[in-house]
Amino acid sequence: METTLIILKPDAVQRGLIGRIVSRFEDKGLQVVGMKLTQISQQLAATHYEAHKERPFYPGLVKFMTSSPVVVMAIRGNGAITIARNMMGATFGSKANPGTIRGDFGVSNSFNLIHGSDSPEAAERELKLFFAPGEVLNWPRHGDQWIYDVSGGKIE
Ligand code: IDP
Ligand code: MG
Repeated sequence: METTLIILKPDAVQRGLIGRIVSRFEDKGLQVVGMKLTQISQQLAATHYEAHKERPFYPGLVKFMTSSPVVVMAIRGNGAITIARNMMGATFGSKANPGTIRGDFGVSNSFNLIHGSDSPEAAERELKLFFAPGEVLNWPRHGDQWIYDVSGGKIE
């Protein structure tokens, strides 16, 4: 099982889309194992996006991400990182396919509603940035036996 970091960005929260976006992950069968409303500090935004420090959009990105509350989530499932990225859609709302979160809810290329870790290494690093030990809960989910086929001894 993989766990990935999802951030519902300030535009998603301000536009009242928290519930509809969270529902998509629940509907898919992914498990919410951590979730909180928080406002990202300047320093946390800088650390989280340090790979983009030299990019022209970086100052605007940090300003946007710290401008208003976000919802941070830890989401778990078999292949959760790639599944969540596919559900998010392409980076730019103008290019994201219909059926994806960015494709269905936005048109902007910078206010793009959602962040998701893009690799296992990124997920591990980002989860530690946003969740203290004990804030990600390993809870057995009633009904998991109907989400995954485990009859053959592995998760299918
Ligand atoms: P991702 O969020 O799809 O992984 P990245 O390329 O990692 O996309 O970029 C991180 C974030 O920076 C994007 O989600 C978006 O908010 C912002 N961003 C990326 N490229 C641009 C741009 O060309 N203009 C404005 N903002 C951008
Ligand atoms: Mg990225």
